[in-house]
Amino acid sequence: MVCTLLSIFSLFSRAMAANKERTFIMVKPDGVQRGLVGKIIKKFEQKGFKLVALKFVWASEELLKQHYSDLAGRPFFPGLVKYMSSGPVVPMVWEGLNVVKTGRVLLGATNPADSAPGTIRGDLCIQVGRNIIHGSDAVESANKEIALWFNEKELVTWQPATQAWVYED
Ligand code: DAT
Ligand code: MG
Repeated sequence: MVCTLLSIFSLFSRAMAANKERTFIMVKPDGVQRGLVGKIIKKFEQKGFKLVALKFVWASEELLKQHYSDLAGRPFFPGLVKYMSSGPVVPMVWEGLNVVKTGRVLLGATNPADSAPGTIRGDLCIQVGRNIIHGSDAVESANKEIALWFNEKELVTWQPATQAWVYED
């Protein structure tokens, strides 16, 4: 009996932990300038993910160089940093089951020419250098990016009223 209760509890807490995966999503300067912030947020809200943090900032070149440090050796890196620092952006943290992987699906392929219709990039942009949105590619990079853009106090703890209707447990 105790064993059964313990295993139910362990399954329950594993499911709860899985539902708490987080990703870093950011509307890029072209997304902001083109008035697409609301539309992009809506995609994540309607999917059922939980918003944990959001702000509106004009990021420094230094921060963006850190954000894209993995790409520092690529020929497009200087242009990427210039583009990303050319106007304000909307960094966000979203939470939910498999949100990193599913977030990437919602975004579509890096090059909008290859992004499926129905995805954010597939529907709303044309060129790789103006692909309107960033999304973390793994849980590890998500955690790094969240820590780079937000401090602990900015990550809001709250319980959406819809959760019991989005998840079965
Ligand atoms: P993603 O943003 O899909 O994670 P990435 O991390 O490989 O893609 O690259 C980061 C950004 O750099 C990407 O959103 C747009 C830009 N970029 C990537 N490849 C590029 C290329 N070949 N030419 C110009 N910009 C590129
Ligand atoms: Mg990337």
